Amino acid sequence: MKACFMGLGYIGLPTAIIAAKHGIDVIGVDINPQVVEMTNQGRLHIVEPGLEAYLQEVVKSGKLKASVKPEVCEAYFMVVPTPFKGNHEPDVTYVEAATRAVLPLLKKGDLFVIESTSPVGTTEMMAKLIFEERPELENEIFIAYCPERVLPGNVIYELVHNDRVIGGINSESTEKAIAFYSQFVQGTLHRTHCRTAEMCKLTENSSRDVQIAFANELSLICDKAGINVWELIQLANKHPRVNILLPGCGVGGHCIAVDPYFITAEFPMESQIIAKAREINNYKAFWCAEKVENAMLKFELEHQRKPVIAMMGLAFKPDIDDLREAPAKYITTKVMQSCNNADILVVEPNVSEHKVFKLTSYTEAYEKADIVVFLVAHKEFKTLPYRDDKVILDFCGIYKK
Ligand code: SAJ
Repeated sequence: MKACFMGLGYIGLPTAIIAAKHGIDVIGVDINPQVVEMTNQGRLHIVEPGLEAYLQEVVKSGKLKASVKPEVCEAYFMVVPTPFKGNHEPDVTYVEAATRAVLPLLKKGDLFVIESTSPVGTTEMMAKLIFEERPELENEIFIAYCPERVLPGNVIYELVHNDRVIGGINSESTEKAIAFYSQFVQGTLHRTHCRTAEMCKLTENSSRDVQIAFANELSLICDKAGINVWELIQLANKHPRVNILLPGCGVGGHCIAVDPYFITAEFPMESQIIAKAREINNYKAFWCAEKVENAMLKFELEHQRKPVIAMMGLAFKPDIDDLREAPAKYITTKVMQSCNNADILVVEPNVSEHKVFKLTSYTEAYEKADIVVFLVAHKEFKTLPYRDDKVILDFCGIYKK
């Protein structure tokens, strides 16, 4: 069995590596020659604990080879990004380009799978495209959608152990895809239709977005009501059927803050809660920035000097070095723009340097700052003792009491 993975990013590369480790001959394709070169040298271009050793092993054994061009295989996987356009409309041009790239190589009996998060109907749209260009393949190849669910940082384990939802354009396609994934997935493989599988992925991330929005909304209410939101949530969660997530400075990353738009763009009338959750989570970052600006003005009035402000954290969630679409980065930028004369210390313990922000160590920043703004609940910050001689804006629950 030879498989081709189109896209060697945060999901495509780990999946290609795990498939190769399970004995499948894999060709990993990326349009970026640097990614291809690094992969062939056994060097990881993404951050994922433990994965580089696996990469080196499969490159050495010859099971994984990277290239800028696909080759003839028996199975093809589209694992490319699906961003959104300016108006929050999903952009499937990468999926289409990857499909077009493998189109001339497809032959009778092949499996074609889309893993990229996609709006409902994308798999059928790509099937139509394939059969329009290659009518002789109709009913002769197998086409399915199989989204990933892995959590960055725990990818090696989750790729193998998570359950997966697999939806073909017909039941033969579903079975063919199940047979492929069962070579390396130990979780249960659930059969469905491709439209349901597409919607399932969007539903999972929208559900989390809505739940986080609920927590963020509570944090705004509690701020006005003079109630500690962390204590409140902890107490409410003592109810056997209540499980509220945690508020923060907004929702970041490339999944939860993006995927709900794939539903709202297509079903604007029906997706009221999903749309509102996106609004609330986006607003939360804006609200945090305003809180910092107000604290700064208050300090200036009281002390007749500009404060030193420590912005604690830039990553999109705790204990990772991934700054993609991070609300903390947005808040820090906004605060820096609005208080040009204040001394702002930027802290991110998981990153050694940054091309825009000059980074300060968390201990030094905490010591020097008049106003400390906790944006991300990194484990290092939780070791800092509470100081009541400082103004502390804790947006992520470092000091829950
Ligand atoms: N967040 C909160 N409060 C919480 C939990 C998270 O504010 O209680 C924030 C985080 O700080 C972060 C954002 O939400 O800014 C997203 O973080 P996350 O840990 O919820 O999710 P991701 O984006 O790292 O990964 C998600 C996962 N999806 C679900 O949990 C439903 C993962 O399983 C998916 O594979 C991934 O999206 C994806 O690729 O779609």
